[in-house]
Amino acid sequence: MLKSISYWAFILSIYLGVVCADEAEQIASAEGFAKMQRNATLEEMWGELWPFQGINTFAHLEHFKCLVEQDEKYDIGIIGVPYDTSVSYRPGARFGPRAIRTASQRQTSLRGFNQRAFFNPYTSWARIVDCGDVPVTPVDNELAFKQMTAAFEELLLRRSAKNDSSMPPRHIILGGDHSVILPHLRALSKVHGPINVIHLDAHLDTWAPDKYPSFWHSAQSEVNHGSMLWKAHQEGLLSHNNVHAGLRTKLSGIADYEDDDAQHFTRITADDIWIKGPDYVLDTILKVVPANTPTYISVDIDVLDPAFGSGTGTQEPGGWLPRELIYILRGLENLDVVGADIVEVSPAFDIAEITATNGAQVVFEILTSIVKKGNSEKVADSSSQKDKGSSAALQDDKIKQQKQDVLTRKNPFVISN
Ligand SMILES: [Mn+2]
Repeated sequence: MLKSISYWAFILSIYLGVVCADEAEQIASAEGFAKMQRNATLEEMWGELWPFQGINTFAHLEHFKCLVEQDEKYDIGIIGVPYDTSVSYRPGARFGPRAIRTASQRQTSLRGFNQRAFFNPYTSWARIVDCGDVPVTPVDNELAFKQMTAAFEELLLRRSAKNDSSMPPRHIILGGDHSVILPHLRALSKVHGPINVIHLDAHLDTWAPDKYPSFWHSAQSEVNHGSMLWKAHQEGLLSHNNVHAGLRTKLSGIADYEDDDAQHFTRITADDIWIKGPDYVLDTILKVVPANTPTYISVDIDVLDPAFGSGTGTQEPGGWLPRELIYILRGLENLDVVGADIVEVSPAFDIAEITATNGAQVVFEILTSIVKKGNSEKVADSSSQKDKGSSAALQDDKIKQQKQDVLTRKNPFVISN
């Protein structure tokens, strides 16, 4: 009996000891926490959010309206162009920018290290900001193109005149239908001269307007999301070093390819990536597009198979896998990318944010490449190129004149195009 009492007394003393130690620890840690709170700034206490919290900007980046805040300097701007009234099939890409922003929330500077590139674009030299959206009208396409063209001239020409660097800020567009590339190329060509376009898309987008039903005609009806590269070629915005990859569109006939040839595009089909391999695709692109010349990367999300990109306007079976798209984008990191876009994300047709998440990944990969390559000024300062021929010198004069025209123009809506 006595033995059993002393046994239970022993157990109780251990129990009380543990409880008291726990309580003492809790009191100490509560005091520690209170002390920590007393010394902490409000930013330290409340400033950090989990990825699913807060107001959505792309990748939680700082935000200001780049078109309004003239004195803010930045290196790369993510800018929404919520315009979709040039589509030929399913509309809805005007909601693309907000869907891609929402799907980008797991990108943060804390977890922004791109393991494929071995680099974190969010913690390097570049000030990357979310510029918000271009406030583009949904009810008048002619006016919309004037707005978009004036907006990119504002960002790329007027603003760069105030920048310390000769390199104007670079922008990645969140589309919007694919026609939003046109105003961006118009402004870029006024800074750099003709631009190489790497066009990742199921479709050609070099169709002349008469390849669409066109008994009724207006000047604005020449621009739709399948003809804007034709228009860019007509306006002399493109170099002769352009490439499509991921093609599998149905054609109006083989003449479509002849028209495409005349616009200086090399074509890589969607099947090439699994029959000839991703390195064939990459090598072909890099043979066509010279390094150290101004290059634009345009990604139509319909380059992906509908399994990975149902949230788009004109889906085509038999497309790339996301891992293939990422591999190709990573392989372009040594090019001089002066602008880019991800377009045709139409969230009403998306399932479980798959398309929008792939869209956000495209931005992450292109952003990584631009920042990793550094702020090369040799692209902007074309006058420093050696061994210029007379045609290059004439081209330089034309660029300077175009820049001057924009900078001296009082009303941004007086646009020659
Ligand atoms: Mn397209």
